[in-house]
Amino acid sequence: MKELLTFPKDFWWGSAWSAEQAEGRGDTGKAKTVWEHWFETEPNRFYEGVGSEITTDHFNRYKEDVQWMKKTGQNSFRISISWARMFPNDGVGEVNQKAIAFYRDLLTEMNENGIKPFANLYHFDMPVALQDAGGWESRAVVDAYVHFADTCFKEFGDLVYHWFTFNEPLGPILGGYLEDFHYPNQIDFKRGAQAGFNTILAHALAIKAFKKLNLSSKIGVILNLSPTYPRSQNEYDLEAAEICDAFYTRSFLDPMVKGTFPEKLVEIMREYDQMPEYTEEDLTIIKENTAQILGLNYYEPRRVKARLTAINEKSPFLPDWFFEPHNMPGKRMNIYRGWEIYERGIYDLCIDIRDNYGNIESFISENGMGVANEERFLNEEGQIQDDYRIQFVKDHLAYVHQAIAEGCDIKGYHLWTFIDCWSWINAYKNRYGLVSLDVETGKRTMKKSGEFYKKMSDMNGFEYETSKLVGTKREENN
Ligand code: BGP
Repeated sequence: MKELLTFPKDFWWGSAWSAEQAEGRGDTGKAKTVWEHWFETEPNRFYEGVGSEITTDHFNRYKEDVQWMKKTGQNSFRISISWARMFPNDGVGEVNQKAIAFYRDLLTEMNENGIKPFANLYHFDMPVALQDAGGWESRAVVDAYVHFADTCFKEFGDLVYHWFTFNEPLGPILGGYLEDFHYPNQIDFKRGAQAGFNTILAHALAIKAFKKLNLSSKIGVILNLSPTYPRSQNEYDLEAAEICDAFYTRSFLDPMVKGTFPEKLVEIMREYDQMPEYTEEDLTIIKENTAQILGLNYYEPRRVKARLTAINEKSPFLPDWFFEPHNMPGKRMNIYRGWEIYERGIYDLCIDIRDNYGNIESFISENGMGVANEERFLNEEGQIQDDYRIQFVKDHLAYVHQAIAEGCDIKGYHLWTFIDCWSWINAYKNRYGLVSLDVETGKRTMKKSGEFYKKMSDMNGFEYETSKLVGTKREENN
């Protein structure tokens, strides 16, 4: 039976993107970021050799883009503030007045058009000089970040609705120190652990600085979280899932939200001599300065099993010494991105936050579907008919609706993304937007999903065949 699923009053309908992926270089002056540097040295690592010089050209088109936010029904939107733009002298020194003017104009434009600005302070885009001075492995870089954060609170505090210290802090550790898809392209768990620990400390120190200013907004963090599902209930698979979960989910979630570190993770890292350096004072700072709001980025679940093969002891220490991915037969895939589509995962995640993290105020901060060659779906009027994206959004949101009905404190849903933007090493291969981008001309065109999003936001919900919702209290009660 179809039901009208209505969301709580003032639900945040919106989307997100980041400075490096959307702004383009602009003319304010800007330090070189790790992405620009890596692109200069290894353009072959980027899809079709395309870097982030122009991207969606939001810097020059922000007024038009705010109108597109309205046309797609968004009442809130997450930007990131570029550290490299704010501090063009390699991320330190004098603050850039032109950058302040740009962000103040953008934030004012959003507010005047009824769009609540969510501002994130770090989305993978460190000034390269700071990375080369040690990046997150270095305490001096932590101090520079806290100064940048504090400057942003002071300059933009009157215009920002909610603040976020980091987007997906696990990403640069995985990419930069374990799996070679981010600069500095190292494979070294212990250095990654130090960078990870210092990121957590930077988050806490930024929150500490924020609290001193008594702003009316909240501050939190955006984490990429996936429920970890074991292949079976066999004790070995359960153990594999527990360890995988400790490395990839609890590692940042526990300290950033609860102020403590997962015991299992600490135990393994001690046993394999992978612990970072820290002081007791650091632990106190982390304990006392936790997130006030949590963003959940959900794309796909994690499925794991016990290892079937022996570890090559000559290979460097990595989390997958303890588990293997489980390639579940029959899983549905987004073949363009290579990610599984499993809607119920978003519900399981919300329930986990409700039950194990004090039901902290949360929202879905990213969820979305990147698809290649979307021109295939153009209709005669030149509009992309992305029905797959509309279905993807509804199927996930129906589970979010159910989670809210079961008491989860979920305040909104932000799609990845708004207008097609540059996707790191995938450049423009997969498109995620509600609005399509002509990369050559910068022209924006509404997709069918953009019209759907507006309607959904106007109705504060949508009609849905609720018998599809499996594995929830609703199913038990039927
Ligand atoms: C998230 C990032 C985003 C975005 C998205 C889609 O992990 O926070 O920046 O890029 O993933 O992933 P991709 O661009 O790699 O397809």
